[in-house]
Amino acid sequence: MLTFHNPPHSGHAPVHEFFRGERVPCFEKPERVVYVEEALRERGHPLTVPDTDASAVLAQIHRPRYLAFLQTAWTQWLEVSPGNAPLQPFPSVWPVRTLRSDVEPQNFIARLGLYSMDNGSPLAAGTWAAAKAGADAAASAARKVSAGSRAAFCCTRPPGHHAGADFMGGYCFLNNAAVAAQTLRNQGAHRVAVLDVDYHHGNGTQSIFYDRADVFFASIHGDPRTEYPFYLGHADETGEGAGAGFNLNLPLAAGSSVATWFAALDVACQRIARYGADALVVSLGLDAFEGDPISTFALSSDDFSRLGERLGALAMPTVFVLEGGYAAAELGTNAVNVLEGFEQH
Ligand code: SP5
Ligand code: ZN
Repeated sequence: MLTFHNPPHSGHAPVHEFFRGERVPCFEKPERVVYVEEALRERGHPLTVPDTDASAVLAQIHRPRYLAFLQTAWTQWLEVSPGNAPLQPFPSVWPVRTLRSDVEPQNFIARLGLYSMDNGSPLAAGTWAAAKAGADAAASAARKVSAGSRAAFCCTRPPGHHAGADFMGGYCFLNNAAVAAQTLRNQGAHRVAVLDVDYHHGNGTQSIFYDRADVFFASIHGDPRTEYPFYLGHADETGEGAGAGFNLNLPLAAGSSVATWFAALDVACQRIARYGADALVVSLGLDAFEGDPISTFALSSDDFSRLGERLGALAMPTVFVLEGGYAAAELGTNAVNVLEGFEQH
């Protein structure tokens, strides 16, 4: 499969995140993509360098003040103190209900809180360059598919589906799947479906397209009553305004079986087929894997081949975008299994 990769991804290499009050090594680490690239090469799928600047489409997806903040966030952190270079900034205060988010504070940590949904998305020196090149890769893949390729894979990190129009979260900074969907629209697709199979609900993608009828969003994920991102992803979220009826959440109880997961996949695929999209974007999180360290579903590596086959049966031009998945050494096998399963159709 045609694959776009993200050469500067490794510049985004924060060291730790927080878990239950302790600093723990980041789950979202550069080796993840190194394993996927290795499997792609071994199994005969060449890697292509992105050839599209996603700046214009990023401005359609994200708010200008958020993009301006993110682009210079690391420089701003060093301006707080040059001694900050080896340290990771974390937000410590957030504008929740009754607080104002329209006025940008002058304090850097307060601005970081304004533009974050959690304290789980650490910044590093190369975060902007990595996130921007990932968006470029997503736009490149979407352009190829618009130009007639049956499918393309955007092999990138950091992931994107938790990032909303004006916030980062869940290891995500720029919403690559939204960039792909919007690029497909810009290139002439009338309707685009996004299917998110990451273990975690794609709250950012949902919110970006929630009031739009031209992009249908469907997601299979751990029930947010117990699973991250907790505050979005329930079954009663069906879209609003012009987007009413164009959002489908299929939350599954933590620990759900493989059979339950594939039954939900079938429901999502039937809805996508009925929607009549011209193109499909798959937010390809691989954390539904049985060996994932932070998730509770049970898909095996062979099940990822079945997932690819089911998606291939939709017979739609398709852009795959890598999202989460933290069993790093198995990511290559699982990702390429999906892509090759898809290509069998
Ligand atoms: C893109 C993506 O998959 N983002 C996921 C963000 C999850 N952030 C919260 C991580 C919580 C880790 N919980 C560890 C449980 C270990 N038993
Ligand atoms: Zn995830």
